[in-house]
Amino acid sequence: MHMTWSSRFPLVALLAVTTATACGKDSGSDGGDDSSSGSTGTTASTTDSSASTTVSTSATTATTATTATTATDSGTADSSSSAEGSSSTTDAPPACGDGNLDDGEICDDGNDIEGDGCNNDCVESGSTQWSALWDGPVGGVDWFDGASFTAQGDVLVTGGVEIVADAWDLVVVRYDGAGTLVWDTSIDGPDPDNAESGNDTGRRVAELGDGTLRVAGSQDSGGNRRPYLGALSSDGDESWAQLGGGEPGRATALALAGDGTAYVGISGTVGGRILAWSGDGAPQWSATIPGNDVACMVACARPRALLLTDDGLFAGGTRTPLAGDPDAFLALYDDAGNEQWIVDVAAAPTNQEIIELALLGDGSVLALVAIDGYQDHELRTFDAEGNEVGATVDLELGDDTFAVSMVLVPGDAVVIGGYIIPSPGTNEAWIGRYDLDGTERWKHSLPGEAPTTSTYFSHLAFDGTARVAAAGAVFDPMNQSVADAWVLVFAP
Ligand SMILES: [Ca+2]
Ligand SMILES: [Ca+2]
Ligand SMILES: [Ca+2]
Ligand SMILES: [Ca+2]
Repeated sequence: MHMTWSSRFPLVALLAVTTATACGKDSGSDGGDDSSSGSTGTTASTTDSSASTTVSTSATTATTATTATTATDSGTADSSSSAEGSSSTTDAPPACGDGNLDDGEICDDGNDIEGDGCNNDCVESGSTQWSALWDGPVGGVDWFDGASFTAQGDVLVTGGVEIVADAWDLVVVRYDGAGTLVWDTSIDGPDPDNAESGNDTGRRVAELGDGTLRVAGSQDSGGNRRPYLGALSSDGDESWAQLGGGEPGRATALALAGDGTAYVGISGTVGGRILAWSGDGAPQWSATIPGNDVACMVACARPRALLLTDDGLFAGGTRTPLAGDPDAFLALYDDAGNEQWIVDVAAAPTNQEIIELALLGDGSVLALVAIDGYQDHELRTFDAEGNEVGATVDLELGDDTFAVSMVLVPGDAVVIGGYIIPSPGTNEAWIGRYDLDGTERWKHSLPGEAPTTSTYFSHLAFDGTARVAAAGAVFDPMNQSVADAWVLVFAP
């Protein structure tokens, strides 16, 4: 069932992870439809050209938001009144963390341990704060592939919206902190929308310090898929757009610097790349990630995660060696795009990939690594020279359980999300919290939106304090024409 689905629905190419064995089959969630670009992109130039785009607003026709009900305080839990009654001092006012369930608190366990069931802000660990479905104007196959928080706590998501049958536009949606839709916008690329072309999709969206947004994705141009970077105002108006030249490819990752520089990871038909654009959209540099295998037709190298630190720009992903299956790689680039080093990680005779990177407090870099053909997962830590430091942590995520995204949260822990395949053709999204030593704090499936609905999981974002956003889509495997983008905000 799902193979038919994935042939026309690029995001569900994720399911191919379980069976892909070689680079040519493109084992990961990214670039699965790069093959549709063909091998006609022979231009060696990496000169970027301005994208001619049209923007239409208010693509949405139906949006639903569900807000978790706030527990009502019974008012009987606080029994702190002094029995003696002889004290001249008044009792401390009710507060989160005092061990008593007070007004406005879902729970209060009186400790300062996060993720143990009751978090330090008195909400239940792993509990849903709000969720929303988003449907496009024709009720087609729509999805979210990337999420982030703004400085003020709004949630940004980007993905694809089906405009005509089998042709998509890039969509960006902004929700406020309570899950109310603020605006949505769809962005069309240069090619006409039809079953052969005109596919434009967003992969990542993030806010700069000045409140403007950057969106990384892809647009079809001249029949080839091109990496797209767009600048949007805080209201969603596109102010400029750039398409990466060179070989066809699509954005897989985005990192923003304080000066507005945008670094975009590209999965292409020949090799992976990283492109850098200045804050005003001027091309800065392009770096190629060697794939090492001339016979590799699709996505020989794929930078799946980018992480900007004081040491430079880290890139992690997968690449195919001269012989054998893809290896996970980690690389470091300076601010001029010069590769400082590149190392293969967890080399073994099966597929490996770095799924996500995070900066630890001591300056080292934490990597979530899929190993054994995506059947198992590890946490590994690296210093700025690419040396592995500390112990490799084997994550016990469960059978047929795949990790897709990870965020670092306070309390020396990570939240990981992904999907489980309980039966062929069915996806069940899951989220969980793990200490850095691999101890599971909580893990659960996401609530289904309908009995026949399967859930596609794409990305996690952390707001820096107490909320995590998850993005994806829900679809009905029995009725492939029904799919809506989905976003959920929960407490870690
Ligand atoms: Ca309390
Ligand atoms: Ca606690
Ligand atoms: Ca389009
Ligand atoms: Ca839809």
